Amino acid sequence: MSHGLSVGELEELERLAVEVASEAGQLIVEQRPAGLGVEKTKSSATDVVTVMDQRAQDLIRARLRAARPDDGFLGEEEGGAAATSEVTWVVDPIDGTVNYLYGIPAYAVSVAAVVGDPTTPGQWQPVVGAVVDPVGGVLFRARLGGGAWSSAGDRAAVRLAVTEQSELSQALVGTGFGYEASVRRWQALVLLRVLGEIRDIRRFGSAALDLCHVATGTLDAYFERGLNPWDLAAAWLVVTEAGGQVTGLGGGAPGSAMVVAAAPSLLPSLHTVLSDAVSAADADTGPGQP
Ligand code: LIP
Repeated sequence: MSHGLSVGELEELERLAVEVASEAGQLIVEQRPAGLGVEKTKSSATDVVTVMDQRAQDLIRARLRAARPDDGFLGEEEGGAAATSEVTWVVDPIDGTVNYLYGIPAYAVSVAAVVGDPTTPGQWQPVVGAVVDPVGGVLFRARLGGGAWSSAGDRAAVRLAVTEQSELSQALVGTGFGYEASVRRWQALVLLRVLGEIRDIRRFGSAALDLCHVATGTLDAYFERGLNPWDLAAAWLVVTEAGGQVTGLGGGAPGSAMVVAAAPSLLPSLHTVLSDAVSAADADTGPGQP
């Protein structure tokens, strides 16, 4: 997707994404209330929001609005804004909220600047992305054309590259499950058919971290149905700038129907196995499948 942003502007957007994601990461770790509870639920009784999800998003939004008032904002929690500039910020203040609630150290702050319409699959593209793993102390970042990098503390940044794995049967694959029981049952049917074709599965509980694991080669591939733009916006670019590809089923645009990420050498065989598994699961669950 074409855009009119200069390299200098992209560098400025990346610096801002890193700054606000890092600050929000600090907030959710240092100010996590003892006895953190569920503030409210969304799509189901297990789709929870904590007070820190909203606080972190409000902080990020205030910083971005102060720095770039004309940009749009699309966040997982309440409060969005249309863009009058070319840029929309797509933000997940805590990706892996259930892990955060349970104190499982696998959650992230995800901040991306995108061009196009992030609410329509195929009509948008991230141009900068920052994913902060605040417990691990790791920052993953990428700028369109600038490569993908990870850094921890004051150690030098490392340039990221996806694995060269081309054998699906040897591939370690990440996935995830939705908040609705019918979706999880459908996802289990898909997994039933995929599991025998791969090395093994990993379920970390944060799509942003799962995708960054593909970019670092910690995972060979990842797939999930039911993701929102804020779950994948930043990490999508981290994967593609690390030499990987992020698509929908069968190679289309990534979206809620399916997100698939892997090294180019692995993607065709993964697409084939996934498409067969999805057709079989759709047949099993019948019309109106989730
Ligand atoms: C989560 C995703 C994860 C998925 C969960 C949930 P959230 O996002 O990162 O991959 O399996 O169901 O959607 O709700 O923690 O931002």
